[in-house]
Amino acid sequence: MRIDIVSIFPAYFDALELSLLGKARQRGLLDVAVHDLRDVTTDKHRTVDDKPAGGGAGMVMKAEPWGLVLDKILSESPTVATDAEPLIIFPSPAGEVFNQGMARELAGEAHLIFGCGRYEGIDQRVFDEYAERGRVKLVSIGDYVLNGGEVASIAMIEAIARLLPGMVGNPESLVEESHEGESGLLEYPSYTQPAVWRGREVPPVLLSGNHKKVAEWRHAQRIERTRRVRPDLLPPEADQGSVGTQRELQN
Ligand code: JDK
Repeated sequence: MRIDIVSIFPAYFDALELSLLGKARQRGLLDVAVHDLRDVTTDKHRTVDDKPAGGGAGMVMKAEPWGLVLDKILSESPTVATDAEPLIIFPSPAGEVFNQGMARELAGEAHLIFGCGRYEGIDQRVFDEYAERGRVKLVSIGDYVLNGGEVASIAMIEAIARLLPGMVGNPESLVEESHEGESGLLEYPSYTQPAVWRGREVPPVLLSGNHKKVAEWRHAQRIERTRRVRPDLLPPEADQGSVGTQRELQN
């Protein structure tokens, strides 16, 4: 997968060198390039923002630099020879909410472009232009307001990169995770050594060696935890007996 990122704060993406992401890149599964939006400006102050049309607080990102940088990235897309088309993602509080299902879909793409806005956002005509010419998605990572798209992009890229084929050290953990994902339940609590820490025991069932009992206990923990913390993930009251066959709720 190829990922291009456009930002006025490219240093945010130094974090992508670390750990899992660094591993994906080392293994050749992921090719990431970060572009400074100001590099396409030609005025002395490298201006990327201006006052909002119609008035109001703050500043809006100008369309011109976005057009220049996106045209360049699209013209150099590795997908030009293939049937795949690049997908431009603009993080936005007004976008569709990102989740594990979306991460899985995006992990199947050949070329993702993340356009990170700042200030009060980007001139609407940029979205309109590229939506008409290709594929554009506005995506929110949750119902709170960040100062720009950088942190949202890092969160999405991390969620996507760990799903790339060939990425996981222990293939069992992703198999297990996909079962869990499809159940629509929260995860069970995990423990490790020592068996007692500050007087707190590892639940004895986990040390019993009885795999069936362990699986039943973990399932019960997941249902209890989901009911307590995220009842919205559970089916309607009358249907709660069907939780064992619940599917694709996380979408
Ligand atoms: C991208 C800029 C900051 C955006 C409100 C402004 C007129 C009111 C500040 N999930 C999530 N949260 N936040 C983002 C995100 C924020 C961003 C950008 C993503 C680019 N900001 C910002 C919007 C407002 N809005 C225009 C109406 C304030 C993603």
